[in-house]
Amino acid sequence: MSSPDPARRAQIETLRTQGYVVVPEFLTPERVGILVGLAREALQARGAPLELEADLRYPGAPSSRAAAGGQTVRRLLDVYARNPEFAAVCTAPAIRAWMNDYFGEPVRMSRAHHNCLMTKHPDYGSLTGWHRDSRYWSFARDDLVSVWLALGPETKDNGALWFVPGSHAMQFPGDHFDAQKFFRSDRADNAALLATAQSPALNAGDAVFFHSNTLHSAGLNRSDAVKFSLVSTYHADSNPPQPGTRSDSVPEVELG
Ligand SMILES: O=C(O)CCC(=O)C(=O)O
Repeated sequence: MSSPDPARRAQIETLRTQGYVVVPEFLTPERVGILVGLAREALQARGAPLELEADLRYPGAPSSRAAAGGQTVRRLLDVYARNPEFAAVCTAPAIRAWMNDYFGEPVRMSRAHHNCLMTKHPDYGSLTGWHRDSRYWSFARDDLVSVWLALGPETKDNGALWFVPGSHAMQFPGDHFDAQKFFRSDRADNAALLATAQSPALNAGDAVFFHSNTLHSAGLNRSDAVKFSLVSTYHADSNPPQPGTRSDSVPEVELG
């Protein structure tokens, strides 16, 4: 395993203490331009597998597929299989090296769920309540890292992410979450913690690396443009998906 370069070491240290770290200019403007073009084409083509806002019914989403805006896409899933450019970005040597240093062993990328192009629409795009991504995952250990690549500016005004620093390392009794595993903001103790949340503004090409136990949320898109983000999740070889679960439903990509 290579020893981390100083910048990567500092980023990994920030992720370990804070639960997330912004890595500016992870993608070049040229690469962002190519990916945005492909993202627009993929959204227009609406190829399966995809997830609609109406299926999740988060706040702001249409109430059904038949309602106005009911066909609004939230996630184009399995982005790895959609286009070699997407595949190259989410398996890039820079990501593999980062994950090798973080996990200290060979790593794999999941193609279930968070291997997607997230689209957040001004109309009918929903907000996402406070949660840990471990709600989506079934692995031997809750120790995964996601990489969120902004393909355009992400701010509080167009639905950027919010994170609670240090929350990845906190323990919460089960009743701090609701039945859908959202962190209950109606509890005073939870609300006090959520008041410490931060929303880092991202520029096109910036990345956020975050732990699967970091509490985060995202707002509505109040701009007039669709927001595109590429999101992928990585884990150590020694932490496989549990057999028979959604996390195990698609072959993984071995990055080494
Ligand atoms: O962009 C959003 O609304 C939320 C994204 C997110 O946190 C998730 O999909 O887990």
